[in-house]
Amino acid sequence: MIKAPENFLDADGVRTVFAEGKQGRRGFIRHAFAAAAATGLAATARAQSNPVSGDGDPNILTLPEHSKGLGQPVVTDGYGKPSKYEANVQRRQSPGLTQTAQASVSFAPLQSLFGIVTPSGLHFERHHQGWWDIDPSKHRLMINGSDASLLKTPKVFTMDELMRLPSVSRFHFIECGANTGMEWGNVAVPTVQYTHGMISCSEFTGVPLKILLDMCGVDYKRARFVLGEGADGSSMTRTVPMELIESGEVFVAYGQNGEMLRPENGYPLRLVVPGVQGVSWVKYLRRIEVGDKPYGTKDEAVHYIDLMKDGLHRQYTSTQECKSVVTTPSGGQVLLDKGFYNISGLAWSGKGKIKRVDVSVDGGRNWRTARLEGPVMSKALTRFNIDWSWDGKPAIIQSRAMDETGYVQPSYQQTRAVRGTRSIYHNNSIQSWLVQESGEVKNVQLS
Ligand SMILES: Nc1nc2c(c(=O)[nH]1)N[C@H]1C(S)=C(S)[C@@H](COP(=O)(O)O)O[C@H]1N2
Ligand SMILES: [Mo]
Repeated sequence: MIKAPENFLDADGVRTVFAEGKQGRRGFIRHAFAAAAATGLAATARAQSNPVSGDGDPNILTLPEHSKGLGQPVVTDGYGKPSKYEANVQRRQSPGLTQTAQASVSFAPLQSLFGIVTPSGLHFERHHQGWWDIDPSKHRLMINGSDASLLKTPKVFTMDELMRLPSVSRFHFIECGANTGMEWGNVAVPTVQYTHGMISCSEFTGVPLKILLDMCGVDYKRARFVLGEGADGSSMTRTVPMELIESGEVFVAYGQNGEMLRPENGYPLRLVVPGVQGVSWVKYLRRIEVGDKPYGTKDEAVHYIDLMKDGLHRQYTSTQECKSVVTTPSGGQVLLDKGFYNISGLAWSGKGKIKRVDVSVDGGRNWRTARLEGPVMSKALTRFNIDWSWDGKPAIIQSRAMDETGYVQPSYQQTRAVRGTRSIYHNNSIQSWLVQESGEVKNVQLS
């Protein structure tokens, strides 16, 4: 049994799960030395987990420095940072995935995160043409109609003007439509950071788009679509159906996790389209046009469309279907001893709230229902946990989520029957992690 589980990170940012016990202790120290060698940390600092140590002699009590001396002064000279021991918890690029770091992705380290909120500095990034730190005093949001009769008064808003308006704060996940896209044909990447790390969840703050459209006098009978446009060089433009805006769910956000958006995530203004794939969450939002038909821009006619089994493409599949993944234990992690483990993971649905998550440790033969951590919020991440006692034999861990519409997350067999194996987007298949006898956890797919 684990008394107090201890964790540390190896050089690739993978958190090793350590079970206390004779064998585990030896394993822990062995790994601590390996990690120390890899990261340059003093090995003894890691190995001495006992807060009051006698340096090997049980009769001598020596207190560590931090229990005797004067600590650091308050941090007033800059933005607070995580512990130096957490330095390996980072966003990472998947080696070889993209040719430039401007048109690229950085993946969130899901294996190292707790709860449902993604720290802003670890939020995944997806840029089509690099990010900018735009001066908010110069930024403008224009709202116009594709034809003058669709809206009475076109308007241009400054950030100050937007921030005077009634605001909402809501927790939502954002998932790139390409998340898990590398895994359609076969196992391609080793860790949950790369299989599922194009998802993050934040509390966003901003102004419902409906309020802005009302101020412009939109003719809702005829104006059934809007186009969102970003101010970066990527010409990022996406059509959003008016029903989503009329429901009050879509908003223009300036806040993320209690502070202004990060530049990587669209500072000073981005579109939040809950439940819809990330590409519609236009960053550096500079213009909203209302129109009477879908725009069919490059990012919806050619990209972000689903290749089907018969070779045809499916357009405008924007809602992210129900999906889940176990984040601990997950690929690249090592269980150092048999015994108790907390299996933990994330579930989400673009259609609403998560209703239930079942977990299997035998490759889908038997399922047990996990505990959902509250509050369970609509179109936000939901954390689930379930107890597990590992007997030291090979085990295949899976999670299967169900949302409030009754939709159940499909297996690879089910998704491939419809989508084939050469697709990119919208892969919400059940993920399998194989725990090997050695304790090493591997990404696998069951046929
Ligand atoms: N202006 C602009 N908006 C954009 C993009 C972009 O490149 N430029 N990328 C889109 C894509 S494909 C995704 S998945 C999300 C990623 O948001 P993030 O970088 O905050 O994670 O932003 C979307 N909005
Ligand atoms: Mo994306």
